[in-house]
Amino acid sequence: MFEKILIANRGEIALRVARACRELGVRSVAVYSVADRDSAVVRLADEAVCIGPADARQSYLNAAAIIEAARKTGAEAIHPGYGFLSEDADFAEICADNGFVFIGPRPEVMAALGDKSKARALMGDAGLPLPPGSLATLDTVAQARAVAEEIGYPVIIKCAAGGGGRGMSVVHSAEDLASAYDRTRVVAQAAFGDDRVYVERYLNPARHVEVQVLCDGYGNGVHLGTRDCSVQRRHQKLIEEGPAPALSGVTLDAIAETALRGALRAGYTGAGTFEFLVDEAERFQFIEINCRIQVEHPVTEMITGVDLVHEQLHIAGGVPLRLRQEDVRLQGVAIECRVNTEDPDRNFLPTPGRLTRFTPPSGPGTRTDTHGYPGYLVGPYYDSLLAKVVVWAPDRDLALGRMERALHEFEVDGPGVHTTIPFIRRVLDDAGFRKGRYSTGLVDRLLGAPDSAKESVPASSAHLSRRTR
Ligand code: MV4
Repeated sequence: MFEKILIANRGEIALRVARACRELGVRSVAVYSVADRDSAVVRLADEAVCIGPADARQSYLNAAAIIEAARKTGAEAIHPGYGFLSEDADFAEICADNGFVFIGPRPEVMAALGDKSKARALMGDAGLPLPPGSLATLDTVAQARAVAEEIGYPVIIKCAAGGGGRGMSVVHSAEDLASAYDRTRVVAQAAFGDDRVYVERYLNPARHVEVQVLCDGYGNGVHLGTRDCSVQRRHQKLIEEGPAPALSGVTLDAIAETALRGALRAGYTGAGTFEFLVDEAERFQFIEINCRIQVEHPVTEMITGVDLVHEQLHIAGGVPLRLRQEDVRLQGVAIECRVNTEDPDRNFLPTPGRLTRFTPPSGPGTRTDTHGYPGYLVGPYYDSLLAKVVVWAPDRDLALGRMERALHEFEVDGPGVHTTIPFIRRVLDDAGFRKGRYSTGLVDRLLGAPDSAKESVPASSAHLSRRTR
């Protein structure tokens, strides 16, 4: 195990990693921007180094400054958290070149899986079911048209370099294809400096179900069950829960085993997430892999009792995985609500400001991961996630009741500061959500967005679940 690691992130995840370090007897180094001088992790970590101005490009995205801080403090490894440099294969390589362990998959694996089209091809070869679509990126609109004709409309054009839904275009008919193709390439070039795109059949309605995996460097791997992440607005998740509700145990096991097979085939190491879309008939298809710890990892921690950040540190430190699949027992239901400092009544506009009151919920089966405290100044520079309220209970109804109780306890106040709690409550109150029958269209329907008619997921037909070879 490492003696000292550097945490290349901020906010609640930086605190989360610092806590894991202390629990394992690992010394921690926080890095912070000028805007985060007064952040909780600066006090909680063993050491803290200022790495630059508020602008993330000059601080949390500044590889040179982070490497310099690691060198200066004698850290052996770098935990990237989520966002920022966490899925940057070049950064992982820079860490290695400078003698630091990057806490995540190997750079080559990150590069291969970070290319969504390559990941799709790789997972197809490994026998994972895929949405029909192109086998590689497309060079011309004629190629895109040929694929679309073959698989049928609607199709979705995705950026190979993208992820998390940025820059995708849904195309409903042939006459819209050329303009969508051109637009997606322009967006991809601007956003990722890489204009390669690929095409898939657009699956709708669908549930967004993901699988947590852990793999070590010795060929051992386990899956830790599923999470449903269908409750999203503009590809920002609002609520996650595990196990994915209203699916048969057979389907859930099949999805999880399929993900683990893909991870082992890819030579994945560390904590990773495999994303799938699941249709009304419980057919599931692989879409992409996230090579990082995710925001919603506490959901899995609460249903398995496994500390995913501890496991990340052990794996990166070369300790063989001690957990066996038969030891992973999924118990009960966990739900996470993200509390952002945004105003749902103003199109989720960020509302930075100073917190005059801040009392996070606690009590039975309740975990709140937050970097907030009374007097904390929420700045305008970074994403507005302030807290994750996570509850566990023996069943879903009890978990929902516990979540409502927890949100009732949460006091957040400050001049001009709003939170997403009122909107979260509306989702929790929704009849479809309460039954566990919801899909990626739920949020748009609640927001009264057009084109959100076909959202609900009909009763399941578990027997149609597609097993893969
Ligand atoms: C899709 C899809 C339907 N069909 N791919 C969004 C995030 C990224 N990880 C992949 N995403 C999707 N990919 C195919 N072939 C639906 C989504 C999707 C989504 C799309 C529109 C609006 C909200 C969404 C929420 C989750 C997933």
